[in-house]
Amino acid sequence: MKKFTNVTDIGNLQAALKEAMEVKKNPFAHQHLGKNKTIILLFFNSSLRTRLSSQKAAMNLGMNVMVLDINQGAWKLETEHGVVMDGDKPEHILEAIPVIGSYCDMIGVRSFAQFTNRDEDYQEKVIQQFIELSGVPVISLESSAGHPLQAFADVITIEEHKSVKRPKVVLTWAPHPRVLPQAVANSFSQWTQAAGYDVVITHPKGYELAPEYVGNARVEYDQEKAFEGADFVYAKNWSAYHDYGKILSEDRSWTVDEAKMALTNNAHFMHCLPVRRNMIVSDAVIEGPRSLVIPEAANRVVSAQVVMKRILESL
Ligand code: AN0
Ligand code: CP
Repeated sequence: MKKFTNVTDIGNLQAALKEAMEVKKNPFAHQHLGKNKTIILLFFNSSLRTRLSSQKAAMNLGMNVMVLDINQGAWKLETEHGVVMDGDKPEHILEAIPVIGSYCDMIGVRSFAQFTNRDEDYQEKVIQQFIELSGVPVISLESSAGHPLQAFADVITIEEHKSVKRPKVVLTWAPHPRVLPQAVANSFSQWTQAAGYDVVITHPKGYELAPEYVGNARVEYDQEKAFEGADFVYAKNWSAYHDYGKILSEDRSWTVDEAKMALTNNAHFMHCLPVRRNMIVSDAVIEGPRSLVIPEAANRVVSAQVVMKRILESL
């Protein structure tokens, strides 16, 4: 594997899921692969799970790990080409990327949507430049349009907890006070469809995701109808794609609570975290017996480790 930014990079998903279960059972079996190999994890945005689970995955594989927070200790990086650099950014990404690449064998990058230009965000300009200029394999730690390591961990979690071959999986929008990217929702839709599940997306009108990420999922604007018979409910807020980056609704009636979960087929509750309680989900649901948020976060080590292992095998 030479890069991991998209569901297509994983190849056969069933094979990857099988490998994930093996890695989980025996996490230190491939320590030799990472000997004298270095990964740099670069964060343009905050993180708890991605930062720690990626470090843990790399350490399980015997790698050396370096973590850098751009904007906190490193020079602020200019990402636009052709600008006169007389502002607050002393270094250009065009030099920074090959320099970083010269210190390591692979790079993980987190760079969220900027929300100034939808086309640029969806072209994933920052991570594409890392792929083109670093000279080493690149892993997305959440880019402007996708969060594939999260979606891979989500599918691993569903596989571990499903009781029918093709579960009904409902991705539901929920209210949030800030502008959030579509990345998690995009990747969840893509990966759960690749896994062959019955995928339903529910949200207020205006929150339609980009068509290429909706794919063949069914869109249902009535949240209660969508929840009927669900085996998994995956809550997430995102801002509008079409009216790009706008908050169109803060309707609290979309918060996932026990009354809504009662409409489901005793569904498991999932969220990628961090989550705002009693905005996205009630305390009772997230603390309840069907909540998978902690095992889901734990599986972030597994998804990252499968990806890093495959990259190490291809070096
Ligand atoms: C981010 C998002 O919604 O994409 C990261 C989630 C993993 N969430 C926030 O910024 C709160
Ligand atoms: N789910 C997730 O990616 O969490 P962090 O933003 O804390 O890394």
